[in-house]
Amino acid sequence: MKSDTKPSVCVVGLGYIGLPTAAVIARAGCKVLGLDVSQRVVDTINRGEIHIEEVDLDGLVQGVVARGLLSASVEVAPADVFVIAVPTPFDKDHAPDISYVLAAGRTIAPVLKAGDVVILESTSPVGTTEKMRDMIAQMRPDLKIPGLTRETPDISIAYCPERVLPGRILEELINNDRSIGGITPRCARKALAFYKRFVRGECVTTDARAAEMTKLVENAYRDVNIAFANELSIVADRMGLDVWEVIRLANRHPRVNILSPGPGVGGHCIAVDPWFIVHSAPEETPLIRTARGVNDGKMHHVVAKAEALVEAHPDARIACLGLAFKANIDDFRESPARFVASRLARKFGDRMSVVEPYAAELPIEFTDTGVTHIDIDEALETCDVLIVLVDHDVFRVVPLAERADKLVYDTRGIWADQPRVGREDAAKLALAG
Ligand code: SAJ
Repeated sequence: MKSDTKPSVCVVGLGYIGLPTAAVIARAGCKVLGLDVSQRVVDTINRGEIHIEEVDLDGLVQGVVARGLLSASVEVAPADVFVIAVPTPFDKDHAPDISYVLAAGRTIAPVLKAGDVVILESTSPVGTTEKMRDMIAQMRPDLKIPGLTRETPDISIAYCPERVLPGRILEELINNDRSIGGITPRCARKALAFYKRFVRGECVTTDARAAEMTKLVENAYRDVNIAFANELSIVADRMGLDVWEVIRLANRHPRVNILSPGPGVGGHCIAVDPWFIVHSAPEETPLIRTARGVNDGKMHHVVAKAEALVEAHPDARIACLGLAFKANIDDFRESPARFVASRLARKFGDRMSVVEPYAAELPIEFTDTGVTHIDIDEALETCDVLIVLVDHDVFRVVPLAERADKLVYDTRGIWADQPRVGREDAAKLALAG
């Protein structure tokens, strides 16, 4: 790849990370081929449309496709740079599954040529980039492979994780600092040169293993700290305290920053990535493992407390506010709100409604439960008990005057001015919690 020309790029995997990444690289002037196993996804993108929700992504994809800078296919083709952004789920024993990463490596290996750069972005257990490198080496004995040859390697291989926040992906892809983990320092330099074409944040070079661990550490750090907040909320329920008031006061300490309790931890990242560390070092990770247990256990605490509240008011109509895994996005993957609402639906059925402004219809688990899908205005008009499960802005802005007479269980602390249920109710709820 000569430095004066823009490299051709192949992005493997056109999901929540791959498609925005492909579009941003195309906007930087590189010709990008998006590779995906789904013909439906490929056809959608080649029409200049998108199959996922992300702020401003539709306009960006439409523009780069119209300019011929981004196209999609199910067939791999030669390129100067390959960016792999495929899923890395875990199995029922929380063991990481890197089969998609290795399959991507097998797909691109036949078209690799001297000068190419291969970059893995998918969140991966430490050592995955080396495993992919070894597999490519086996498939292409004609190529001199970094870390396996004493001569100058023909190709470069690096691990460069993203750290974007769903809902702000296009902005954070450009502005966030980035770890550039080369199999060798030369690989890191090649990957750095590529990212500098569209990343304004600082690109910090390191080795592939450190970069792999860094990504996992970032999310494990957040999971442990959310667990601390969730444990506090359970203790506060038991003691009849307002956890939000306690956290607000504690965070006035110059070196205290307690995160926000919620109904649990959702999404495919914070709830998943810590297990990659636990799986690599099961004896040395009691804190990370316990934090996962606290966050998953919080969902059950919320179900029990909500059931106690509703059972204490047998004639009340209930509205669960929110199903998404976090505020103001339409992502329902691994959502604790969805778990809680579906458990309550089984128990309270036609007494219950769900308000989810980011869903056109209720997910399949609500079918035949008698639960209705309504908007926030109807919930305020017709329901007596409001169970806040997601901190969508459209819920946050409801004025006290419209909810003062409601019984509220606010798992997200969006209404600090809400009169707390009477102390006797709180004691009753605490005992139920
Ligand atoms: N949550 C809380 N309390 C908090 C913060 C979050 O209950 O104080 C919950 C959210 O409601 C949600 C879950 O945790 O259910 C995760 O939400 P999030 O906003 O913490 O994280 P994600 O999954 O949207 O994005 C994270 C980010 N990682 C970090 O903030 C360290 C993002 O930067 C990563 O790129 C992303 O994971 C990823 O893809 O790895």
